[in-house]
Amino acid sequence: MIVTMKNAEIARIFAEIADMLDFLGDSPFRVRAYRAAARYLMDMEEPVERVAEGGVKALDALPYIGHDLALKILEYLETGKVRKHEELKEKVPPGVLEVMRVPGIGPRTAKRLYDELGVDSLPKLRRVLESGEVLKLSGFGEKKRLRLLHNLELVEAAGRRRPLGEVLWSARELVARLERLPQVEQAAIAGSARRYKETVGDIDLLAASRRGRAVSDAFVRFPEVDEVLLAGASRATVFLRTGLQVDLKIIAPEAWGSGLQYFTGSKDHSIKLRTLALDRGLKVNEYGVWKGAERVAGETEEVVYAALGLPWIPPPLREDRGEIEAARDGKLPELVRLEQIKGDLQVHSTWSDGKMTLEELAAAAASRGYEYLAITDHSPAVRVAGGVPPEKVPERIAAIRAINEKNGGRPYLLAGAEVDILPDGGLDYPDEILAQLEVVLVSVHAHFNLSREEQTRRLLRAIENPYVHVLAHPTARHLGRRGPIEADWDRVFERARELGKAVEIDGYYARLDLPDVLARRAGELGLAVSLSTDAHATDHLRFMELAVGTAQRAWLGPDRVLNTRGLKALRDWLTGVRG
Ligand code: DGT
Ligand code: CA
Ligand code: CA
Ligand code: ZN
Repeated sequence: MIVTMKNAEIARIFAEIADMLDFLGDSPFRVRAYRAAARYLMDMEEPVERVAEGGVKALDALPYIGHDLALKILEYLETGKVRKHEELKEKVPPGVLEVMRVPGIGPRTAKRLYDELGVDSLPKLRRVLESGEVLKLSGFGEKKRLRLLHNLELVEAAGRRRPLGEVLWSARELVARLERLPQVEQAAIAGSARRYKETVGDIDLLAASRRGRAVSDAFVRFPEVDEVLLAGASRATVFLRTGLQVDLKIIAPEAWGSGLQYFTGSKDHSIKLRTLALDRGLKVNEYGVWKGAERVAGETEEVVYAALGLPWIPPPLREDRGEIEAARDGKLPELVRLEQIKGDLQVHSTWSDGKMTLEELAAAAASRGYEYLAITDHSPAVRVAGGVPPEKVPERIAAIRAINEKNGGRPYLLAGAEVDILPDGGLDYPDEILAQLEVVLVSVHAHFNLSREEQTRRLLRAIENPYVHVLAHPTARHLGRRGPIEADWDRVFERARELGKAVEIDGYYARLDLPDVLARRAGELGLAVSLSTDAHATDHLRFMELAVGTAQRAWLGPDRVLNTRGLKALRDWLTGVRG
């Protein structure tokens, strides 16, 4: 059994045709024929395009596929469209197909909702469910109303992109569960999550198995699964109880590498790769690299890339941002790795808004094998954060020193602060306080809407303070809540480099700031980059992985990253900045 996108794509089109015909009250026989064909294609072992090489006759010979559907399959393979499907879409209000995606609403129900209550979109569906208007329809009781409302929320939630850090760890649990199934040889995360993209539309999982049906049946019964959208021998799509959509693709073990490559994407990367393959007379798809009918690679990603004359390309680079050209020319960058990180350069303790005491932080850092940890509580201007007033700073520094003495400096806690940048670029602590701190981060927490010019001047003035080391979460964005502030980043980065200062990639899952593209620019301009988690609780320290993933997407190597340095080198750098 081999997963093929074409089988799934055509199956989806046939299923939609069936739904639309059903909605329009077409003959039940015809509806059933499309549905049966869709189901057959989903479960079919062979790529349909392979069968199609034998022409209409070969397709016609498949169970559930008659002459008419065989022609439509060919039409799709040739043009990427099916005219009948396009024509039906003209006749069925576009929102109605979305309404039919809500589990529990089939074409018949959708039709009644449309005819009797005018429901032609998800927002209208929400309205009739919430108002209880839907109870007027026969067969609709309170229980069904609540269930549909719940399912509607799942569909709506799945339509939203989510920060990667919100879903990555639960995706890993699903992978571990898949790996425990006896039929599964290996499993992995693919898609945007594997590329460490800051937000993900859904989670894509891949499993290698010769028994797709059994894997898919087991998968849809996982306790995290709330609703099943589809389950076939080559793929399954579900909603988790969190509303997250998960796509599982099941592929033959010999096609693991090509499947992983294909479903990791990005689409742009894969398209560029395919063009390169064509130049060498090869074809790449999810089940292998092909020279004519002969599979020349497929088992691992390494051999897939090698067959195209390329070294393996790390997933975070796969965005068609020059990585294929770099790979071809032997110029792929060395990327920073999580194991190289020797400490976290922004964490908050109970002295400001953190939940962890200094002792707990030291223990958490030790358990991660860190050499050091920068304790960077807020200054008072960030009122919600209960910042440390200047007169309390010496006491806080003494408390940090006491812990270091107790632990023999392993890990070493750096006495730092995250100091608020005031609207005019002044800082929230006077210089004589800043001078006592070993590491000073500065950052924006208010006045996000200044003009680009004012904001730029504000940031420049802040980093020009001689005691400052790092511009933290420079754009101040909050994923899904607040966009980046505007500034002339090249000017800010260039000045920071002249001053020998660093910018941060804050790995807190809702920030990821600097974002990948800006961080790449900072690296190109020769700036040092500091990776941190902005942790406010012990388990936030794991967000270092997201900071590293973002650094990799920014093409940053270990030399660019401040905290790949050991403690002594880091402290030399910190004093050097002020030198
Ligand atoms: P997302 O989910 O929006 O965060 O982004 P992705 O990259 O995870 O995209 P998704 O979930 O639609 O598809 C997963 C991967 O499958 C994608 O990265 C590449 C592959 N893929 C999906 N559709 C196509 C396609 O039409 N052509 C090609 N070459 N690959 C595709
Ligand atoms: Ca995805
Ligand atoms: Ca997907
Ligand atoms: Zn902050």
